[in-house]
Amino acid sequence: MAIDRIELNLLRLPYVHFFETSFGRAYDRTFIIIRIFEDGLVGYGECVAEEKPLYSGETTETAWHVIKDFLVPLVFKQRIVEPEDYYQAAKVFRGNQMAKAGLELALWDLKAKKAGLPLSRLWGGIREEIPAGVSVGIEDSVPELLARIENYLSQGYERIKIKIKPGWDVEVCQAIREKYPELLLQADANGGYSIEQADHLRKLDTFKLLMIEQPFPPYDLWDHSKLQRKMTTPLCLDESIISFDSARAALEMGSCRIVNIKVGRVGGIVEARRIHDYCQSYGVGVWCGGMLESGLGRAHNLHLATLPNFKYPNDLSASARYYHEDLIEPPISLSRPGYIRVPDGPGIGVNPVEDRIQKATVKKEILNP
Ligand code: OSB
Ligand code: MG
Repeated sequence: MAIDRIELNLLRLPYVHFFETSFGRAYDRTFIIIRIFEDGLVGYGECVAEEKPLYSGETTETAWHVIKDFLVPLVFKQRIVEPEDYYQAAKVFRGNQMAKAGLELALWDLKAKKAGLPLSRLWGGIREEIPAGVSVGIEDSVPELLARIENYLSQGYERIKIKIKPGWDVEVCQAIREKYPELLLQADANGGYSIEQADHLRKLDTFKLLMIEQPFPPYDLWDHSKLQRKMTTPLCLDESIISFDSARAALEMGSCRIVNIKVGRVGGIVEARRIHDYCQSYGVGVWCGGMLESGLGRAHNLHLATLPNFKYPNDLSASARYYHEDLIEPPISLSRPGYIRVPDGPGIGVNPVEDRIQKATVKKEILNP
């Protein structure tokens, strides 16, 4: 069989509540949906590049350009249908992991739908439910943050991740710990600190955090290893892990003790699984990070999080935590406190709602072989 056509849609969806990190505050999400049509089936992929190059160097516009002008032509020219073949072929292009991953995910969904199997089965998953956590942004005040946390706990979430930055860290952890001494709590700095602040960061060791995510910018594997040697709290790397080789360097250097896996950041599922397996052989547990995906991208993440070395609660929350109207029906929800059931239908196993996709679309393109 050969691919009939590939469609790209650029969408914008408003958040239920603004999301603030050390990069700033955002009120909505812009992202690309990739659809591959073959013989009556449709494979869905979501590209997690954001509007601005803050979290990574890619943007929705650079990803659109790379997918449309390089990756899709490569797939058509070489008549690629298998995601593993695509992974090999796409290596001729450097970087642009989020663009590459979006298309690979669509090929995976298509492959699983052709086989009539859920993605988790294709990828070697071992779980029917995955531990769900919630990532809580920076608020205007500590009482407002505590109220948000209270609300998420009442909905059944059992692990909370807060965003920290200089000036919003020690006092915030202190306040949360006073109210919730036993809560599973972790903090994510999105690279907002530098090694000069190591002594300040060490103060966080008193709060029994599960981990501290990405204190320094992406390229600082060496400084992370110096900080990890000074701290008892495990460091977890997110932005720094952009490939199998960067994961290997991080573990060999001792830059972290936990790895956050995001398919988009590492360039696809093939690379994500290589990292997963390597971390497992190294005795380092991983968990699935999120990029505030729509239900389509989050469904892919649910399947990924069923692999055996996903040992910590994931940044995977219900649709209602992110969007008023998610792009899928039924929406993703907690199946019981702390857990989300992984869809068991073929492929991603969730049903896209076409008129919601069209309503949120700001630009589209149909690409033919
Ligand atoms: O650092 O994990 C991050 C969202 C966008 C960009 C970076 C990050 C995040 C999150 C959200 O923390 C996690 C989620 O999707 O629930
Ligand atoms: Mg992070």
